[in-house]
Amino acid sequence: MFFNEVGKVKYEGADSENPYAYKYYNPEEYIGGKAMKEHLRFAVAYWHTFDADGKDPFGDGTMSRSWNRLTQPLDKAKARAEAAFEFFEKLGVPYFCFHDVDIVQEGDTLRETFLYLDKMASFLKEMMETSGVKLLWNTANMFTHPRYVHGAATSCNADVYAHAAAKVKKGLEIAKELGAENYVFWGGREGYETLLNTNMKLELDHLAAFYRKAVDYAEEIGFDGQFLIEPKPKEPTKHQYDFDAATSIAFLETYGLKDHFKLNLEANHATLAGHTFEHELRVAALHDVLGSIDANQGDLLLGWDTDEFPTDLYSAVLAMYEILKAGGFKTGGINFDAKARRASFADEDLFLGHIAGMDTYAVGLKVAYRLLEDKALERMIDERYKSYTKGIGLEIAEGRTDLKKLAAYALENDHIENRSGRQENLKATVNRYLLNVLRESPARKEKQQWNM
Ligand code: XUL
Ligand code: CO
Repeated sequence: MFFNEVGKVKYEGADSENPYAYKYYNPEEYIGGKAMKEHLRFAVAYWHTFDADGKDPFGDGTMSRSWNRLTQPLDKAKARAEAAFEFFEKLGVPYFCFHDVDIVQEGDTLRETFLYLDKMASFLKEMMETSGVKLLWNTANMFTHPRYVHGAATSCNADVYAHAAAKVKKGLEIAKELGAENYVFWGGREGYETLLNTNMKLELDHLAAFYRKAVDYAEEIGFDGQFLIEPKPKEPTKHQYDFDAATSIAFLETYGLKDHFKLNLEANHATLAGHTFEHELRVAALHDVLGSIDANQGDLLLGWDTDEFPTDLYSAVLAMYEILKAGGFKTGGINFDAKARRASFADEDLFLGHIAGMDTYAVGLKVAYRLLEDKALERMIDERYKSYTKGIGLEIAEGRTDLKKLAAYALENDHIENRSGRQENLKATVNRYLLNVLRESPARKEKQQWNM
């Protein structure tokens, strides 16, 4: 046991003061014919939760985790996995996600790394079978090791390209073995620092061919999980090729890969790209590539990826609104690509961060569902575009006009009247729904002891 201080986290209702209880996330509660846990499909990110030690560019680690103290790589990896599964079960999350190097450190050679990975994949498989916790996605870390200094699939060095391909091959084999529902590509170093030394066309062609090889190999071994690309505009590179949803979609279309990929959208990546999260979700949904999300939040006063646990209810409402509108998750889910702050270094903070995030998204789900059920925004939107339902508007909508016809119409109708966009009222509507859901949230029946 690694988390002796914390027991099974349960739903206790909105006025519970127990920090180790869900106030809004009630996994079995039905929202529109589907249990909350099935809507939200929460996943824990292995890297932030079990590997990270709180170091930042200015300071050493502050988090000393007992499961990371062993020195022999496989012993350490197994202890970490045991801590992870204890955590998943206590939290009651159905899924987890990892990079290859999260589950076991690299060996001295690629051969040794693969040996470690094979051993750990079997170890995890057993733990997954006993616990029922499933793998939402795995990925290959192709950004931390110095070999990726010039990129992985976009590296100028063909040996690096081959090395990265070997890691993805192994990653797909593990994905198949563990029944991963998705496989993710986040191109942390797939970008450039300066055009002065960069052949952009060659790099993009290589990246596309790399993705294609992954698709082919998945087919060959019978891995039928969904491929996901995770856009991010910058950091660590100055410019990343998978900049945002729109850029990634254009790339997939250009290279004929769109049928094989969807997107894994991350809130803090959206804000780094100068977008809202809901913008990214809407763009992806429009193109039918909304796959999965990395739920976190950035700090708008800082220009980097702070990966905070999502606590902003308003943003969660808008994100869940887009997700529900798009039909909900299919193979995707909500992965917490989020880390406890450097000063929140206690093991228990890992629970508290996840509980905060899960409650936030549970509220988001409830409010978004109601907004959609009541068509609270849709009615206003339909009203706003009403001019396209009759007269010249209908002709435009049905493609029955050309410039000559429109000009003739405009010449006869140049007394134009616009109507208010009513933004403040719409924001107040979202607030009203949010506050109503919070107000109506069931309180716990009786005071319970904290289980800390
Ligand atoms: C980095 C990031 C990654 C990906 C997986 O910003 O989001 O952790 O989610 O490689
Ligand atoms: Co992420």
